[in-house]
Amino acid sequence: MSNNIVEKIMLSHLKEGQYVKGQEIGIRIDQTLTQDATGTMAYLQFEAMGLKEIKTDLSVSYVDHNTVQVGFENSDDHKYLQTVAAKYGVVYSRPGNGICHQVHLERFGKPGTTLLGSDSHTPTGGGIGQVAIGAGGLDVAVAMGGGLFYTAAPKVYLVNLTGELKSWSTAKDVVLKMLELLTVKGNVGVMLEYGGKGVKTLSVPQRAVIANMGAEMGVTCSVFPSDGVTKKFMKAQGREADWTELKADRGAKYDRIIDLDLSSIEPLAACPHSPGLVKKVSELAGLAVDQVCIGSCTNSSYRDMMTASEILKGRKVAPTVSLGVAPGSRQVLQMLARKGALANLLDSGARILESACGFCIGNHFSPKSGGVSLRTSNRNFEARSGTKDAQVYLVSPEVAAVAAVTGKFTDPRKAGIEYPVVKEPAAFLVDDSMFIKPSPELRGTEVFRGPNIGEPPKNDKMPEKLNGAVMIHVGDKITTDHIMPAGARLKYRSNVPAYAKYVFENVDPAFHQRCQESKAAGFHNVIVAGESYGQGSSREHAAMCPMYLGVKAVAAKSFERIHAANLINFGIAPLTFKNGADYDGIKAGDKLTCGDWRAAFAEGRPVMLKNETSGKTIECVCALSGRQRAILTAGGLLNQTTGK
Ligand code: MIC
Ligand code: SF4
Repeated sequence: MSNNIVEKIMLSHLKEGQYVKGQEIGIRIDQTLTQDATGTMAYLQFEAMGLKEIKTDLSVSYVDHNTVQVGFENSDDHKYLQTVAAKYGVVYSRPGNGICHQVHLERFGKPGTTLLGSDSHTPTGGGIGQVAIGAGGLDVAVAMGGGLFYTAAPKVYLVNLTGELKSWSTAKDVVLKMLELLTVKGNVGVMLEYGGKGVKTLSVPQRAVIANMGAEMGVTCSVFPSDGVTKKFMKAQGREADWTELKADRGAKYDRIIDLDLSSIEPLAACPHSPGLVKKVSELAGLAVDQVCIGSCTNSSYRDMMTASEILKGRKVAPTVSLGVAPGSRQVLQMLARKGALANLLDSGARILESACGFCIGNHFSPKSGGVSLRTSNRNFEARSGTKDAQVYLVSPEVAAVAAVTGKFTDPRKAGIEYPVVKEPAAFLVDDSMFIKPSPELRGTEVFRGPNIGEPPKNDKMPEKLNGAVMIHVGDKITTDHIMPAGARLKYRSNVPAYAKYVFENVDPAFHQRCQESKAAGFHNVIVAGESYGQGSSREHAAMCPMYLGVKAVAAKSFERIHAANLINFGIAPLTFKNGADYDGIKAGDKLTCGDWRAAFAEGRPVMLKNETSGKTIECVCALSGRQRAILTAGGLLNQTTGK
């Protein structure tokens, strides 16, 4: 039997279920990662489930999203994470050590293994041949405790790469091209496998850029083979012993094959406000730029930073532009410093930012009102930068650096700058001193809980009948940034009652108040949405905080994978309209009832909603596995596991 790479990894980790496309299976997780913004809740839930120690081969807790430490809240979170990691046997990566995905790729990623992370860009690990999947914190907590991760056996698309990238065309442009081809919706249940002769022309960090932004297409993960290039990278990281070869068998089958000639790729940009709105940089040439940000988990490797610094060397940042550079890891930053590249960046007028998520999540560096910002990150959703009307474009480090100098969108091929060829180093600078590794002595650590550390919120059991009230009616492609803003609100991630005040803050600031009143009046709150509800981040707060506000159901035309799983984990029913047109027939304020609400889920029947306001009956489907039905009717996974 010939297997593709995805099948090889999935089948070797299969512990429950039949490997039949679309059916739910349980897989063993070898490694987990968390980051601070989702991590505090993940560990609080780990503790609430009564788990005693880590059962994975490796679990790492990174602090990278919010490192600004304004006020006590953020620092309290960090101390909680450090002490809880020590107690349960988790590696702790201190603030300043870098962005989780970049650091994990450098120091821990292992071909052929599974990685589950409480961050939607965990699939970055696919660049080194891991099946690396993003999930909610609760799923990651379960996996840390040795529980299986449940997902549908995927469809696998092969992306057959041929040719080689030309100068000024980059891995970022490859993935933007993929986004143009596959779009940002409709790819739920798909894993991408990259193959073909073009693969060997891409370095591991380049592959990681491509795997990282698969998240924007909504695919579960993207996997590259593990070959000689991977071996070289791992050797340069001093980890050759972790390398294994991984390739598809001859005759392996795929659900779809996409051919992509790397030599046909040209510099591209994703335009406001979606990673899927792709245009050629040449079409945008001339547009004045206010801000440029180079970094994020997508494009912050040694090569990317060196390339940017070579472009900026001996040149000055245009006076109308503010340039921020955030190297992805301390390793990258240390190497830039040793090579003199940091000096070149400083000479050019770049502002050096901490090796952290920072600007990418709108935690600082928000553009001016209406400002044009060119960023090398992966998401340009409305308001994510912290400025609602900012115009954020996603580009390669090359395009970003050139624009920083010219002050406008510039086709880099026509800028009169020689293309800097930066080679992958034969040896990276390895210094693991910012990790705190678990040890028997540390197991006795007392967990620090400052006043910002709340309890994971509890839910009631699912009601028998639905007495629903529609709280909001939103359109297509509602992202988790719309539902649960991050940026300045990040400091409330460990405090659900405080954070819940900001649900839908930028869409409808009165949402929270309305939900509280409706809940107090005895209604079950309902959200109505269009296609691809819950795109983007894995933040389970986008389910947990609505749960706290009494939301019991989201009725939508379709859902994104991670968010749908999070809704179920927090006891909120993800209902899909059988007939999409019913979406138009419901308005905010309508009352929806269902007489056999709990029984319909328990027995796996369609859910018939009666719109008491219009008199219409609406049929919804909620295709769940038996396991998911049990979680939902218990009022969520935490209720189920703690027997509440
Ligand atoms: C993001 O890029 O949106 C984040 C911030 O990394 C999130 C996680 C979070 O909200 O904490 C993600 O991608 O999952
Ligand atoms: Fe951090 Fe941005 Fe990457 Fe999310 S997308 S992990 S916020 S750098």
